[in-house]
Amino acid sequence: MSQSVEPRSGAESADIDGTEETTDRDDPIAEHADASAADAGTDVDGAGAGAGTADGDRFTFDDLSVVMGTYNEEAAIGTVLEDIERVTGGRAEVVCVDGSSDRTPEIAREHGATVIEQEPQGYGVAVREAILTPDRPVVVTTDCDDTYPMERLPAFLEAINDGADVVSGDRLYHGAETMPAFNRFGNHAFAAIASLLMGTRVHDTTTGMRAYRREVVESIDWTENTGLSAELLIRPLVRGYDVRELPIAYGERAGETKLDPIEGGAAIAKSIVTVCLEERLRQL
Ligand SMILES: Nc1nc2c(ncn2[C@@H]2O[C@H](COP(=O)(O)OP(=O)(O)OP(=O)(O)O)[C@@H](O)[C@H]2O)c(=O)[nH]1
Ligand SMILES: [Mg+2]
Repeated sequence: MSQSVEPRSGAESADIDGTEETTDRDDPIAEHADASAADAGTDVDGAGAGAGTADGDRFTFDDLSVVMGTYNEEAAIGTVLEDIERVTGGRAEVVCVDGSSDRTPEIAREHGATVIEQEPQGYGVAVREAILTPDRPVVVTTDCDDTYPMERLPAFLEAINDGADVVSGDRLYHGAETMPAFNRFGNHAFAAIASLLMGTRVHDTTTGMRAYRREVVESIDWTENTGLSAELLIRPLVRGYDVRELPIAYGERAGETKLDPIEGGAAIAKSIVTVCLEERLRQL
Protein backbone atom coordinates (compact mmCIF):
# COMPACT_ATOMS: atom_id res chain seq x y z
CA MET A 1 0.00 0.00 0.00
CA SER A 2 1.55 3.23 -0.96
CA GLN A 3 -0.84 5.92 0.15
CA SER A 4 1.05 9.02 1.10
CA VAL A 5 0.99 9.89 4.76
CA GLU A 6 2.58 13.27 4.32
CA PRO A 7 0.72 15.60 6.64
CA ARG A 8 -1.82 17.77 4.91
CA SER A 9 -1.50 21.48 5.24
CA GLY A 10 -3.38 23.37 7.90
CA ALA A 11 -6.44 22.11 9.68
CA GLU A 12 -8.12 20.87 6.53
CA SER A 13 -7.91 17.16 7.22
CA ALA A 14 -6.69 17.21 10.76
CA ASP A 15 -9.72 18.97 12.10
CA ILE A 16 -11.54 16.66 14.44
CA ASP A 17 -13.96 19.16 15.89
CA GLY A 18 -16.77 18.00 13.70
CA THR A 19 -16.75 20.94 11.32
CA GLU A 20 -14.80 19.09 8.66
CA GLU A 21 -15.60 16.17 6.52
CA THR A 22 -15.13 12.97 8.43
CA THR A 23 -14.34 13.59 12.00
CA ASP A 24 -17.51 14.58 13.74
CA ARG A 25 -18.42 12.12 16.48
CA ASP A 26 -21.65 11.37 14.69
CA ASP A 27 -20.02 11.49 11.32
CA PRO A 28 -20.36 8.90 8.59
CA ILE A 29 -16.95 7.38 9.27
CA ALA A 30 -17.70 6.74 12.90
CA GLU A 31 -21.07 5.30 12.02
CA HIS A 32 -19.59 3.26 9.24
CA ALA A 33 -16.92 1.99 11.57
CA ASP A 34 -19.52 1.17 14.21
CA ALA A 35 -21.45 -0.81 11.66
CA SER A 36 -18.43 -2.75 10.48
CA ALA A 37 -17.54 -3.62 14.04
CA ALA A 38 -20.83 -5.38 14.45
CA ASP A 39 -19.77 -7.61 11.60
CA ALA A 40 -16.24 -8.24 12.72
CA GLY A 41 -13.94 -8.96 9.91
CA THR A 42 -16.25 -9.11 6.94
CA ASP A 43 -14.88 -6.05 5.28
CA VAL A 44 -11.30 -6.00 6.44
CA ASP A 45 -10.39 -9.50 7.37
CA GLY A 46 -8.19 -10.09 4.47
CA ALA A 47 -9.79 -11.95 1.65
CA GLY A 48 -8.43 -9.25 -0.64
CA ALA A 49 -5.54 -10.07 -2.91
CA GLY A 50 -2.16 -8.73 -1.97
CA ALA A 51 -2.99 -8.39 1.72
CA GLY A 52 -2.80 -4.63 1.54
CA THR A 53 0.71 -4.57 0.19
CA ALA A 54 0.14 -3.57 -3.39
CA ASP A 55 -0.74 -0.09 -4.50
CA GLY A 56 -4.45 0.54 -4.11
CA ASP A 57 -5.15 -2.55 -2.02
CA ARG A 58 -6.71 -2.42 1.38
CA PHE A 59 -4.90 -3.32 4.55
CA THR A 60 -5.99 -6.56 6.17
CA PHE A 61 -5.27 -8.24 9.50
CA ASP A 62 -2.10 -9.60 7.90
CA ASP A 63 -0.85 -6.00 7.86
CA LEU A 64 -1.72 -5.35 11.50
CA SER A 65 0.39 -5.42 14.66
CA VAL A 66 -1.36 -5.07 18.00
CA VAL A 67 1.13 -3.82 20.58
CA MET A 68 1.04 -3.14 24.30
CA GLY A 69 3.09 -2.55 27.40
CA THR A 70 2.56 -5.34 29.92
CA TYR A 71 3.41 -5.03 33.59
CA ASN A 72 2.09 -7.75 35.89
CA GLU A 73 -1.10 -8.27 33.92
CA GLU A 74 -1.58 -12.02 34.44
CA ALA A 75 -5.24 -11.42 35.41
CA ALA A 76 -5.99 -9.97 31.96
CA ILE A 77 -3.43 -11.01 29.38
CA GLY A 78 -4.99 -14.37 28.48
CA THR A 79 -8.36 -12.76 27.73
CA VAL A 80 -6.85 -9.85 25.78
CA LEU A 81 -4.73 -12.10 23.57
CA GLU A 82 -7.57 -14.59 23.03
CA ASP A 83 -9.84 -11.71 21.97
CA ILE A 84 -7.25 -10.47 19.45
CA GLU A 85 -6.78 -13.97 18.08
CA ARG A 86 -10.53 -14.56 17.76
CA VAL A 87 -11.31 -11.22 16.14
CA THR A 88 -8.42 -11.30 13.66
CA GLY A 89 -8.46 -15.05 13.01
CA GLY A 90 -4.95 -15.25 14.45
CA ARG A 91 -3.60 -13.09 11.65
CA ALA A 92 -2.58 -9.97 13.57
CA GLU A 93 0.92 -9.96 15.02
CA VAL A 94 1.03 -9.23 18.76
CA VAL A 95 3.96 -7.53 20.48
CA CYS A 96 4.21 -7.18 24.27
CA VAL A 97 6.92 -5.03 25.86
CA ASP A 98 7.04 -6.60 29.27
CA GLY A 99 8.38 -5.58 32.65
CA SER A 100 6.52 -8.15 34.73
CA SER A 101 7.62 -10.25 37.67
CA ASP A 102 4.54 -12.51 37.40
CA ARG A 103 3.55 -15.04 34.72
CA THR A 104 2.49 -12.41 32.15
CA PRO A 105 5.35 -13.06 29.68
CA GLU A 106 4.90 -16.86 29.80
CA ILE A 107 1.18 -16.50 29.11
CA ALA A 108 1.91 -14.07 26.27
CA ARG A 109 4.38 -16.50 24.65
CA GLU A 110 1.92 -19.38 25.05
CA HIS A 111 -0.51 -17.29 22.97
CA GLY A 112 2.08 -16.73 20.25
CA ALA A 113 2.93 -13.11 21.09
CA THR A 114 6.40 -11.67 20.61
CA VAL A 115 7.64 -10.63 24.06
CA ILE A 116 10.32 -7.99 24.50
CA GLU A 117 11.68 -7.83 28.01
CA GLN A 118 12.34 -4.39 29.45
CA GLU A 119 12.90 -3.10 32.99
CA PRO A 120 9.70 -1.34 34.12
CA GLN A 121 10.26 2.36 33.43
CA GLY A 122 6.72 3.60 32.90
CA TYR A 123 3.94 3.42 30.32
CA GLY A 124 5.55 5.55 27.63
CA VAL A 125 8.95 3.88 27.66
CA ALA A 126 7.24 0.52 27.10
CA VAL A 127 4.73 1.72 24.52
CA ARG A 128 7.32 3.65 22.50
CA GLU A 129 9.34 0.44 22.19
CA ALA A 130 6.15 -1.44 21.35
CA ILE A 131 5.07 0.86 18.49
CA LEU A 132 8.53 1.00 16.95
CA THR A 133 9.21 -2.75 17.05
CA PRO A 134 6.93 -4.25 14.38
CA ASP A 135 7.39 -3.64 10.69
CA ARG A 136 3.80 -4.19 9.60
CA PRO A 137 2.15 -1.13 8.05
CA VAL A 138 -0.63 -0.64 10.64
CA VAL A 139 -0.01 -0.55 14.39
CA VAL A 140 -2.76 -0.69 17.02
CA THR A 141 -1.98 0.06 20.65
CA THR A 142 -3.99 -1.25 23.56
CA ASP A 143 -3.67 -1.69 27.32
CA CYS A 144 -3.31 -5.23 28.59
CA ASP A 145 -6.06 -4.87 31.18
CA ASP A 146 -9.21 -6.00 29.31
CA THR A 147 -10.64 -2.47 29.25
CA TYR A 148 -10.48 -1.97 25.47
CA PRO A 149 -12.82 -3.67 22.97
CA MET A 150 -10.73 -5.86 20.69
CA GLU A 151 -13.87 -6.59 18.68
CA ARG A 152 -13.50 -3.04 17.32
CA LEU A 153 -10.20 -3.87 15.59
CA PRO A 154 -12.05 -4.23 12.25
CA ALA A 155 -13.51 -0.75 12.68
CA PHE A 156 -10.07 0.75 13.37
CA LEU A 157 -8.63 -0.95 10.29
CA GLU A 158 -11.62 0.16 8.25
CA ALA A 159 -11.00 3.80 9.17
CA ILE A 160 -7.32 3.46 8.19
CA ASN A 161 -8.42 1.95 4.89
CA ASP A 162 -10.76 4.89 4.49
CA GLY A 163 -7.73 7.20 4.58
CA ALA A 164 -7.13 8.01 8.25
CA ASP A 165 -3.52 8.19 9.44
CA VAL A 166 -4.46 7.87 13.11
CA VAL A 167 -7.69 6.45 14.55
CA SER A 168 -8.20 7.25 18.23
CA GLY A 169 -10.65 5.29 20.39
CA ASP A 170 -12.89 7.75 22.25
CA ARG A 171 -13.94 6.14 25.54
CA LEU A 172 -15.84 9.16 26.82
CA TYR A 173 -18.37 9.25 24.00
CA HIS A 174 -20.42 6.43 25.52
CA GLY A 175 -19.93 7.69 29.08
CA ALA A 176 -17.11 5.40 30.30
CA GLU A 177 -19.14 4.36 33.35
CA THR A 178 -16.57 1.73 34.27
CA MET A 179 -13.82 4.34 34.60
CA PRO A 180 -13.18 5.65 38.14
CA ALA A 181 -15.00 9.02 38.46
CA PHE A 182 -11.81 10.92 39.24
CA ASN A 183 -10.13 9.56 36.12
CA ARG A 184 -13.20 10.33 34.02
CA PHE A 185 -13.22 13.91 35.22
CA GLY A 186 -9.49 14.17 34.56
CA ASN A 187 -9.81 12.76 31.07
CA HIS A 188 -12.55 15.26 30.16
CA ALA A 189 -10.35 18.05 31.55
CA PHE A 190 -7.29 16.85 29.59
CA ALA A 191 -9.31 16.80 26.38
CA ALA A 192 -10.63 20.32 27.04
CA ILE A 193 -7.15 21.70 27.74
CA ALA A 194 -5.60 20.00 24.70
CA SER A 195 -8.46 21.23 22.50
CA LEU A 196 -7.97 24.81 23.66
CA LEU A 197 -4.22 24.70 23.15
CA MET A 198 -4.44 23.05 19.73
CA GLY A 199 -7.44 24.99 18.48
CA THR A 200 -9.08 21.70 17.47
CA ARG A 201 -11.73 19.85 19.47
CA VAL A 202 -10.68 16.42 20.69
CA HIS A 203 -12.67 14.32 23.12
CA ASP A 204 -10.31 11.71 24.60
CA THR A 205 -6.59 12.50 24.66
CA THR A 206 -5.43 9.69 26.95
CA THR A 207 -7.02 6.64 25.37
CA GLY A 208 -4.80 3.58 25.07
CA MET A 209 -6.47 2.17 21.94
CA ARG A 210 -5.46 3.72 18.64
CA ALA A 211 -4.48 2.66 15.15
CA TYR A 212 -1.57 4.35 13.38
CA ARG A 213 -0.06 4.09 9.97
CA ARG A 214 3.48 2.94 10.55
CA GLU A 215 4.92 6.00 8.80
CA VAL A 216 3.30 8.29 11.36
CA VAL A 217 4.91 6.62 14.38
CA GLU A 218 8.26 6.49 12.59
CA SER A 219 8.28 10.09 11.39
CA ILE A 220 7.90 11.79 14.77
CA ASP A 221 10.26 11.87 17.77
CA TRP A 222 8.34 10.83 20.89
CA THR A 223 9.49 12.40 24.14
CA GLU A 224 6.85 11.69 26.81
CA ASN A 225 6.47 8.82 29.28
CA THR A 226 3.22 8.81 31.28
CA GLY A 227 1.92 11.41 28.82
CA LEU A 228 2.84 9.43 25.69
CA SER A 229 -0.78 8.62 24.87
CA ALA A 230 -1.66 12.33 24.66
CA GLU A 231 1.53 13.04 22.70
CA LEU A 232 0.64 10.29 20.18
CA LEU A 233 -2.59 12.17 19.42
CA ILE A 234 -1.43 15.79 19.64
CA ARG A 235 1.73 15.78 17.50
CA PRO A 236 0.17 14.07 14.45
CA LEU A 237 -2.96 16.23 14.73
CA VAL A 238 -1.12 19.56 14.86
CA ARG A 239 1.16 18.41 12.02
CA GLY A 240 -1.86 17.96 9.79
CA TYR A 241 -2.20 14.19 9.63
CA ASP A 242 -5.69 12.81 9.16
CA VAL A 243 -6.63 11.99 12.76
CA ARG A 244 -10.10 10.66 13.57
CA GLU A 245 -11.81 9.73 16.79
CA LEU A 246 -13.87 6.56 16.92
CA PRO A 247 -16.31 6.01 19.81
CA ILE A 248 -15.55 2.83 21.73
CA ALA A 249 -16.90 1.01 24.77
CA TYR A 250 -14.67 0.85 27.83
CA GLY A 251 -14.68 -2.11 30.23
CA GLU A 252 -13.90 -2.73 33.88
CA ARG A 253 -10.18 -3.09 34.52
CA ALA A 254 -8.94 -6.62 35.31
CA GLY A 255 -6.03 -6.60 37.78
CA GLU A 256 -4.31 -3.69 39.49
CA THR A 257 -3.82 -0.25 37.93
CA LYS A 258 -0.22 0.78 37.21
CA LEU A 259 -1.04 4.49 37.23
CA ASP A 260 -1.20 6.67 40.32
CA PRO A 261 -4.09 9.02 39.49
CA ILE A 262 -2.60 12.14 41.12
CA GLU A 263 1.04 11.72 40.12
CA GLY A 264 0.14 10.29 36.73
CA GLY A 265 -2.50 12.95 36.14
CA ALA A 266 -0.01 15.72 36.86
CA ALA A 267 2.52 14.17 34.48
CA ILE A 268 -0.13 13.91 31.74
CA ALA A 269 -1.23 17.54 32.22
CA LYS A 270 2.40 18.67 31.96
CA SER A 271 2.92 16.59 28.81
CA ILE A 272 -0.20 18.04 27.17
CA VAL A 273 0.88 21.64 27.80
CA THR A 274 4.50 21.00 26.77
CA VAL A 275 3.67 19.05 23.61
CA CYS A 276 0.94 21.47 22.49
CA LEU A 277 3.23 24.47 22.94
CA GLU A 278 6.13 22.73 21.18
CA GLU A 279 3.91 21.85 18.25
CA ARG A 280 2.39 25.34 18.01
CA LEU A 281 5.88 26.90 18.09
CA ARG A 282 6.99 24.47 15.42
CA GLN A 283 4.24 25.83 13.17
CA LEU A 284 5.60 29.41 13.34
N1 LIG B 1 6.28 -2.84 30.29
C1 LIG B 1 5.62 -1.92 31.02
N2 LIG B 1 4.28 -1.80 30.91
C2 LIG B 1 3.66 -0.86 31.66
C3 LIG B 1 4.35 -0.03 32.57
N3 LIG B 1 3.44 0.79 33.17
C4 LIG B 1 2.23 0.47 32.67
N4 LIG B 1 2.36 -0.53 31.76
C5 LIG B 1 1.29 -1.16 30.98
O1 LIG B 1 0.67 -0.12 30.25
C6 LIG B 1 -0.74 -0.36 30.20
C7 LIG B 1 -1.44 0.85 30.78
O2 LIG B 1 -1.34 0.83 32.19
P1 LIG B 1 -2.65 0.96 33.10
O3 LIG B 1 -2.33 0.53 34.50
O4 LIG B 1 -3.77 0.26 32.44
O5 LIG B 1 -2.88 2.53 33.11
P2 LIG B 1 -4.23 3.29 32.86
O6 LIG B 1 -4.95 2.72 31.69
O7 LIG B 1 -3.88 4.72 32.82
O8 LIG B 1 -5.03 3.02 34.17
P3 LIG B 1 -6.30 2.04 34.43
O9 LIG B 1 -7.44 2.97 34.62
O10 LIG B 1 -5.96 1.27 35.66
O11 LIG B 1 -6.47 1.14 33.25
C8 LIG B 1 -1.01 -1.66 30.90
O12 LIG B 1 -1.06 -2.71 29.96
C9 LIG B 1 0.21 -1.81 31.82
O13 LIG B 1 0.52 -3.16 32.12
C10 LIG B 1 5.78 -0.21 32.68
O14 LIG B 1 6.47 0.47 33.43
N5 LIG B 1 6.36 -1.16 31.89
MG1 LIG C 1 -5.52 0.76 31.40
